[in-house]
Amino acid sequence: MYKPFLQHLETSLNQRFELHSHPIPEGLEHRESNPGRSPATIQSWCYQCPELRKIRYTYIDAGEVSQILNSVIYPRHHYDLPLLGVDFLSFGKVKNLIVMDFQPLFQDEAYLDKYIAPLKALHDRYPDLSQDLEMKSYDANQYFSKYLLFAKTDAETVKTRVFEAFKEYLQLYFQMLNAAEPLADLEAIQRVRQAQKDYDQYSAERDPAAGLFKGYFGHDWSERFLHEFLFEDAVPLTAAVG
Ligand code: BLA
Repeated sequence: MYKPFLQHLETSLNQRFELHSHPIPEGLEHRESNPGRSPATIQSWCYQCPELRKIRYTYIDAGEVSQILNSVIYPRHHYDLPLLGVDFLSFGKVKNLIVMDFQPLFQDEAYLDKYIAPLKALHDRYPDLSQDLEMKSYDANQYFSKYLLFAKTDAETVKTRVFEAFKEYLQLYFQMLNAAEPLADLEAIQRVRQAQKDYDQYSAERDPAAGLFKGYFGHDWSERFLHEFLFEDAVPLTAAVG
């Protein structure tokens, strides 16, 4: 379902950046579901380059039952650009949930004018993919922009409109990165570092995927995957409290 998306992401990254691998902790790169569970594989890729600190994407293939592509791109701390977030999920080919956004690190007006306003024209061309759905796990006002793509749609639309929108959002993101001025002020860089870390913390605590991972791959593996790979800058809750 999302394999062409994965391929496009890979190709455009390779065309634009000099990618180096960003290590994935032992055992987390690839995994088959536990015996007795429905068959599923999860595979992840992770890179870095001079402009981007962490580029990660994950594909879950559970055949007809579910197909998921999830990705986050984190710029280096001397760029205060939003993160690029992608979460495309299909369950049994009938439920298709699409989320894609330039995920703002800050919500002040100057920041949104600079990094989110340029998304408006593109966003307005995809009203069908911008449904006013309610977020249950996340707060729509934190790390999300008002120009996100957020839709429940059908398989045909995924292949056509969503693929088109995905390519355009990605292209605009890379253009913005290309035009971005690196921060020179240490305090400003430190603020970005903290905001990216807070994003990991927030996401690790709210990610609605935790249950799905546990179902397929077991509790221990899922905890490691969440804290050592997806959101490695989050401090596990038990450690934070204790
Ligand atoms: C929802 N994302 C979900 C759900 C799952 C995942 C299982 C719930 C779907 C449902 O309602 O049935 C899956 N999340 C994953 C997977 C990974 C993950 C597989 O992190 C990792 C491999 N989520 C993101 C990113 C965005 C995002 C980067 O990881 C931003 C674009 C958004 N996911 C997002 C939103 C929802 C969602 C907004 C709806 C949740 C809600 O209603 O609050």
